Amino acid sequence: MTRFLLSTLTFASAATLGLGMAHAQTPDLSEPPAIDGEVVEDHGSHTIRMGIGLAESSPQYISSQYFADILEERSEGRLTVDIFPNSQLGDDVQMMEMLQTGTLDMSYPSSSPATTYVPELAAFDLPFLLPTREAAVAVMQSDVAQSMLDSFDGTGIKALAFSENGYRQLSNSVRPVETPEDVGGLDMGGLTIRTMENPVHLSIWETLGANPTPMAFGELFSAMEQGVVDGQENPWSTILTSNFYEVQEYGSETRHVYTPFILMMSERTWDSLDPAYQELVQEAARQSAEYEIQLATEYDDWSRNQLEERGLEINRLSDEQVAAFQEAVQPVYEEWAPQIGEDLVSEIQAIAEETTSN
Ligand code: KDG
Repeated sequence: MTRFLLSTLTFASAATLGLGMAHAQTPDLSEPPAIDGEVVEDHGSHTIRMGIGLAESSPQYISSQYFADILEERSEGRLTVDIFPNSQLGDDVQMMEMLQTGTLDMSYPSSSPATTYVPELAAFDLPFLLPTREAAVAVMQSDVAQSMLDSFDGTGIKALAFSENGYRQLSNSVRPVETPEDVGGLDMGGLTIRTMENPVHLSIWETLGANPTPMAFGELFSAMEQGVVDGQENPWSTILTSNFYEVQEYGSETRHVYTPFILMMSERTWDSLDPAYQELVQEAARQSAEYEIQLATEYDDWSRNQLEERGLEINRLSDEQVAAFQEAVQPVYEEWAPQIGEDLVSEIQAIAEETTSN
């Protein structure tokens, strides 16, 4: 039933966007955990509007639907969540501004554009900081991460939970990329790469000799289709579920940055909820974030294989090739770690190392 519903939604979304024939875009997914916990007593009815950037087949949407189901079931239908996918209400930056003014109730941006509110989040943008998913999850569940969420207090945004956007991979329509020189081009000219709106990401691609172009996610498909940019970087699941493979030829498994998502609510909406509802929202956020991480894990390699089947030529880089990228972007660390805070970066590295050595 769940799967049937998902493929129907996938088809509907691709058709609405005019993106061509839809394929079944979900792997064999874990069912969401059973909804338990008590029904929260009646404190009035609320409809919560949530805007997200990604498509209905993405782990982000599917887990947001689970969040909605938890609220609805445990409030006996008094709390409902309407989810608006595909950046239809705006991009990450615009939707965070809407949360501040209270014109939108919830959003689910990447941490990278949220650094304007909490600069420490930029630690996550440092290239090759989190070597494994286990390390990334340990950091996202640590006190360091909780204090980043707490730092949103007073900004107009209530940050509820971290989850996984994932390891970012490069795609482009010009040439296969196996070395940093393939990005910067030397005599070939650097690739024009769309980035998120984040200074560390700009610095990564400038350092590699590319022409980085920050742009809203919702504009990216047509920018690539029209050749405004040569490429972009996102997890395989996003390259698949947003149909980027239709306008890109080459992929490279660079894993250069692990990006978290942050599930957030407008502080105005939060303040309008009874404390019992607030507790339910916080609990549902944590549960759905955990489910999102599980889905994202299930999607990752599966999406890469699907992309290959659909004609994207993917270079699975060797450890040595990845190390060459890591070395090439070392100046990004030197420039940014002191600004982000050496202690914070070391603390994150220590959590990552502990997880990796266990
Ligand atoms: O909902 C999240 C998306 O809007 C966005 O964060 C996806 O990683 C992303 C990007 O590249 O903009």
